[in-house]
Amino acid sequence: MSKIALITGATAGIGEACARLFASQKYDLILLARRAERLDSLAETLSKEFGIKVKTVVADVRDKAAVQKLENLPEDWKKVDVLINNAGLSRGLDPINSGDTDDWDVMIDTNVKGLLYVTKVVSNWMINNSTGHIVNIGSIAGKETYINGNVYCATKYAVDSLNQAMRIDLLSHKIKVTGIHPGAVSTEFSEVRFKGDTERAKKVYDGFEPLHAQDIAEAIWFAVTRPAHVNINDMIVMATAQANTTHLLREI
Ligand code: NDP
Ligand code: 8X3
Repeated sequence: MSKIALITGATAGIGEACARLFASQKYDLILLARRAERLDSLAETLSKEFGIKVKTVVADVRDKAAVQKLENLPEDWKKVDVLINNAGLSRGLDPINSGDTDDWDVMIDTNVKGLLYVTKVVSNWMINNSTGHIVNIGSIAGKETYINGNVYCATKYAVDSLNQAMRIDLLSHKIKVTGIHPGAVSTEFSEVRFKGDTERAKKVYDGFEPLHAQDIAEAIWFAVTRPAHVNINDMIVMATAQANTTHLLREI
């Protein structure tokens, strides 16, 4: 029987790269995100190209009731081996005194509460199956705070904390928990952060080669394919040109 991975935020960037990589390794997939058309087209491509089964779930992870509907999936689909808690975003880059409180709500609700809602449902499936691996996508922003990063950083510090907490709470169930913390990755992330300002988004990656989504998918794949007795607790992955959130070698 094929293994199953559930990937949140599968319509772009890191989540999409994970979907492709896991599909290429013959995992069946549950792909969750808000953009139905993108999900459908990815599902069609991957099932044709790799002969795998794909279920799509159009849902906003902030919507508790919508996430709860995962329970309506057929029982066979609840045998999830790997959960990749990837759906997440940043909105804005402003000082604490002038940040937009609606942006704060979106980040906290998506990056923290959404991750929790999905984890609650799927960790119970894993407990019933007596096996599973949860991969939480944190960030370098959850390891160091940078100027104007305030609330986004706080959400990723929360992910880092929850990653540790999950490992404790799920220990007796032998469920692995891994935190993956990327530095700058060239995805739709900056376009979303700057609300469609593509020029400003492009500048984030000027003069250096950032990570590509595939690099992070490969790091996740490494963590997921360790032997049963090995768990990768935490992995920080940076572009070679990025020492930390403030020191970047830009060659312009
Ligand atoms: P992208 O913007 O390219 O992809 C984000 C994905 O998350 C999309 O598939 C989007 O799908 C989904 N998503 C966003 N909000 C929701 C929601 N409310 N409900 C369901 N799905 C949602 O960004 P990345 O691939 O870069 O980001 C993936 C993760 O990696 C995030 O958690 C991000 O914080 C983290 N990260 C990114 C870094 C970077 O530099 N790019 C660095 C470190 C961490 P849709 O819009 O269809 O719902
Ligand atoms: C995304 C990386 O440094 O822009 O999490 O916050 S950073």
